[in-house]
Amino acid sequence: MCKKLFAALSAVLSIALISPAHADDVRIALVVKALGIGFFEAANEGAQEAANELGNVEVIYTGPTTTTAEGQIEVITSLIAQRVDAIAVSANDQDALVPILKRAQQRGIKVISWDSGVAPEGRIMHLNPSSNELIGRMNVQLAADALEAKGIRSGQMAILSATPTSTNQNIWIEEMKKALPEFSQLELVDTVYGDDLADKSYREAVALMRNHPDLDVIVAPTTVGILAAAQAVSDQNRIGDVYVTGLGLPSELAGHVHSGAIHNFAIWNPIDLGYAATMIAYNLVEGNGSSSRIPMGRMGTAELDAEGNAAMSDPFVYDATNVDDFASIF
Ligand code: RAM
Repeated sequence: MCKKLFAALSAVLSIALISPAHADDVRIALVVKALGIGFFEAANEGAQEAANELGNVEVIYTGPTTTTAEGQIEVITSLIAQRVDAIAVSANDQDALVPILKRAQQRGIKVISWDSGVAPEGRIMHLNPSSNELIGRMNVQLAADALEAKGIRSGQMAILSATPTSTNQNIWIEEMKKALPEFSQLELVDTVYGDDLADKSYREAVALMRNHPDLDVIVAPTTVGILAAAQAVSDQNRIGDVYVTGLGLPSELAGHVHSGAIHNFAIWNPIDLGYAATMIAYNLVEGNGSSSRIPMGRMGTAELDAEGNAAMSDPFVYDATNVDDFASIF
């Protein structure tokens, strides 16, 4: 009897040892604004890197097909049914996701937001890529750089954003508006929304050029928007006349930097961001860290402020001198 039990136990143990038992894995869902966006695919690369480093983690990369809160609610409902251990979400709406994320937390799921935040009631903490103030100011500085590249002392800028409910872009636009008075050479003439859809962003960029014949710079604090706007400027034969800048990926923009549609642009490392978010989610599941400090593996420690916000690292500026060095990475 005892022998049999021992045999059974050792069989179970050896299975557990040979195949890292999936049932015991920590399952972390990385929920993005929408599938098919290069920025999030790079973040997923970092998330998978974290999973490999930790060994007992499975990352489920998921999101809706378009950038809507409704789509994310559906995805999160299914993740709750799958009993994942943690959800790390880049939110399409900071308030609309709160009820479903509260339900997830009641079921014992650790919830964090990253990139684009959820209101504090819906999550344990939020990981910003960088200081919001810095990102806002940097976007205005990039617009000023474009005026210089154009060789003019003052000019008009317009903002092409993602969705009107996107937490991160809305905060950055607010910060841009706070910084603008220090840049008297820039006049903000319009703010439009391409919803992080390539075709809508393209149409909005074309409309901006039509509605503002004297427009000098389009600032798009979204990787989808900046790429679509650069393409629109190029297709409309406005290179050198209307500059595009904002936040984008070297891999998607190198060609537009070399064509002259973009003088310079910025971004933080999206691979590091996905890695850091996954490390935080894992450590919350494991009960590591404290309410104000959570380890992020090779990215150091997330230091949380009173509202549970942390920032990863500074953005970096790319131009014709360095864009090719990074284009193969993200
Ligand atoms: C898009 C998304 C994302 C944002 C980047 C800069 O990929 O809107 O949330 O952080 O741009």
